[in-house]
Amino acid sequence: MTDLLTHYRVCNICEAMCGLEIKHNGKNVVSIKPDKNDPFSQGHICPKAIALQDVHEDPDRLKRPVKKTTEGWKEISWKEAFDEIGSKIPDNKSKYGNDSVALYLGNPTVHNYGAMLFHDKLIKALNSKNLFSATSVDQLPHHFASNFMFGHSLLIPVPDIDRTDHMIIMGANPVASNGSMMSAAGVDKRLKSIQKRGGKVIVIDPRRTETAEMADEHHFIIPRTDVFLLLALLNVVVDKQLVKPRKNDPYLDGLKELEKVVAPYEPEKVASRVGISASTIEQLAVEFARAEKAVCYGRMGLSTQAHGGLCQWLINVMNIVTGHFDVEGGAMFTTPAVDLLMGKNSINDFARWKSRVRGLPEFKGELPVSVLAEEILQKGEGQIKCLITNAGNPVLSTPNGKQLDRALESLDFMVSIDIYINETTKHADIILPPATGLEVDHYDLVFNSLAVRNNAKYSPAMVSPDPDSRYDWQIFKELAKRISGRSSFLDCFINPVRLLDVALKIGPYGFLRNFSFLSAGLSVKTLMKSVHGIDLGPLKPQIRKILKTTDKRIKLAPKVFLGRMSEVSKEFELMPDKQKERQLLLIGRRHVRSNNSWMHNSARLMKGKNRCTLLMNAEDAKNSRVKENENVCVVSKVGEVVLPVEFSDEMMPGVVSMPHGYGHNREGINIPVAEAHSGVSINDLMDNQQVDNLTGNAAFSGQPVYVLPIARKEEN
Ligand SMILES: Nc1nc2c(c(=O)[nH]1)N[C@H]1C(S)=C(S)[C@@H](COP(=O)(O)OP(=O)(O)OC[C@H]3O[C@@H](n4cnc5c(=O)[nH]c(N)nc54)[C@H](O)[C@@H]3O)O[C@H]1N2
Ligand SMILES: Nc1nc2c(c(=O)[nH]1)N[C@H]1C(S)=C(S)[C@@H](COP(=O)(O)OP(=O)(O)OC[C@H]3O[C@@H](n4cnc5c(=O)[nH]c(N)nc54)[C@H](O)[C@@H]3O)O[C@H]1N2
Ligand code: SF4
Ligand SMILES: [Mo]
Repeated sequence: MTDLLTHYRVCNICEAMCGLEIKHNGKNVVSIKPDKNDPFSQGHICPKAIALQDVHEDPDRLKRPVKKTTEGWKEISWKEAFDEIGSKIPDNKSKYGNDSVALYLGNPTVHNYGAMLFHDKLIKALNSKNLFSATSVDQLPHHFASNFMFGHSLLIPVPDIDRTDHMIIMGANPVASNGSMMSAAGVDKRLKSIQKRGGKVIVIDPRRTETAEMADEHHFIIPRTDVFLLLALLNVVVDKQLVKPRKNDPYLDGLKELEKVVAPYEPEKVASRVGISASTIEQLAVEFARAEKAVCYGRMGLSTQAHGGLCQWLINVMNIVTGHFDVEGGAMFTTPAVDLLMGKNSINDFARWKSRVRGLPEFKGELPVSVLAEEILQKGEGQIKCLITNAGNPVLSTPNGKQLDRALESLDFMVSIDIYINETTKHADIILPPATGLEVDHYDLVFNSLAVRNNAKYSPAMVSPDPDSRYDWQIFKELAKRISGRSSFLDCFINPVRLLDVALKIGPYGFLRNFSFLSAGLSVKTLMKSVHGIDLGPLKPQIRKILKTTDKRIKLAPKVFLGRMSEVSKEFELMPDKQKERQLLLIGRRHVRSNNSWMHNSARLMKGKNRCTLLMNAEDAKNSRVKENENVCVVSKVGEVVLPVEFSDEMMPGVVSMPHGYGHNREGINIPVAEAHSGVSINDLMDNQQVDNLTGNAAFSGQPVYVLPIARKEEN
């Protein structure tokens, strides 16, 4: 035991940035514990941290490039892999045009600073309009709202959870997810602190989640109706003359237009539409507006519905007009050590091109991933023939997975950069596995800019990867070179840690911009000396300095949002028919021991009972004539799945829930550990035609399904 080494690092699995203390013998991990001295996470970790060890040691993890052959997967050298890709992709581009090659970037890309700093090279080399990422099944509406209101898609307000006294949480379950677009290791403790200081936590969610369970108030809401609730809350704020933008006043445009927009949505009219009484709506609005320090926060459940873009806009508006914006305890902006706002951004990077088949607009160079399958399947000029995926599993993570499954099978050529053969990468001709996890140094470029407290920490690699492995960024660089046929002599000198060092030095705490902070200012060297990380203080009011709109004013009512209000009002007038017989609304859920689709090979995380179940209210179960714990068939417009049902009064009547990221029972998938838990994919039920028409984000929250007992299904 005496020769054990101690390694400190930040866990990069989710957004919470927990500090870890890892004991190891130079190669093998002996224990993973919380780093109690990490000033940001203060000793918090969740059960998923052990997955860093499990993935590191997983014999199923790929270590060498593999190629699909008639005899199955065969290991090949990096040179063979790059040679083949370097010939097939340029050939395809010259035969069918640049847009025939598409790229999909999955979630772990943003948790990897090397990948973040180098993916642009590959994007430039491809020069294709068909760029996709997990953003459009996730947080796209946040970027969209920030772009048009504050002038930059990365200028995203974060709830000042540690100083607020009143927090409304809509469509988020941070106690299970550990927070999103709000990096806050140990959210549950931070929420309890609000309560301890006499404050209030309110959750609005169709399921009584782990977060709702600990909240002071929980209100069920009919899925997909949050836009009406937000309009009604604002209606009350305006009607009761509670608008008080305080010091933001001089920078606000559009208050009058906004007042007009919310006028028709009186609580009495909205109540039955959302399933929350008029008096509760009124109380929610008045208490929020009158609270000294309050913040409204909305996440996945709001972003992934038909009006996700409008929801995120209205949440910002709600915080701004009640004076809970850019002030302590409200929605605030970070001052991260690497300033992401320095990069090029144009508010007009929207709808410069549209997807070929459905005509959905690009945003910041990306098309909505809901169109990927049709762009592959529909013949014609501009059809996607080749695909590169990085760190993603869109067959399980994007709507209508079965259709994408078929589409990927029809590609001329596919390359995946991934550490596993999964439901998506199994379609690739070549898989390139990068070094990962404990073999990689780490700095949170993205999540420090979304953290509830300014903070910086650099984690060196714990162990060196095999000499014959490549990092993600090296793979991007090599692919870019092979595809474009060009490379610069500078390429030999640049690597992630050098770029990070420069970014820190020219950042807000670097010596170039802040002579007095630390003697030498922040750099990789100073960070390496502070193994537990450096606290850079609480969030500071600063909107005046950082607003990126050309006239330095906040746009409360941009035309792009107002233009959609007629659609909303038409929908509102058309009160829904009495819910069609036995039709239920399906929503997703996350579990603290699982992360999207890729933790299911960890025996330690998967132990216990099957979590891929349908949660259903007992009353609905009775109406659907299904029995507790039996397998039921869930049928939607695009597919059907069979899974066990669990009765639960957590569920709002009329709403059912299942987790996403499962469905490993597809052919060719090898997840020996979790065989019993392979589950089924929620996205085999989700219709990819349902998107937020404004942003193109997938609108899977609350799609309609029927739940049938298997016996009855067979009769039909
Ligand atoms: N343990 C764990 N942690 C994770 C992840 C994981 O898979 N597992 N994934 C990570 C990722 S990539 C992300 S983006 C974050 C996401 O973090 P969160 O946004 O906190 O995640 P969810 O648990 O999906 O929360 C969405 C909530 O919205 C509710 N909901 C669904 N439809 C509606 C609706 O129409 N209206 C309202 N008001 N609510 C609705 C759901 O019941 C659910 O409670 O979590 C991250 N952290
Ligand atoms: N119905 C429904 N669908 C959803 C959601 C939902 O709540 N409901 N949530 C959505 C959200 S928020 C997200 S973020 C997406 C996630 O969707 P995706 O990003 O498409 O998929 P993940 O399941 O995160 O898969 C990540 C992949 O990255 C690989 N990987 C891990 N580490 C590395 C690495 O270091 N390098 C490389 N190259 N690969 C690595 C893993 O092996 C895995 O294959 O799913 C979305 N889909
Ligand atoms: S909450 Fe868990 S998965 Fe997320 S960073 Fe912390 S330890 Fe890692
Ligand atoms: Mo996500």
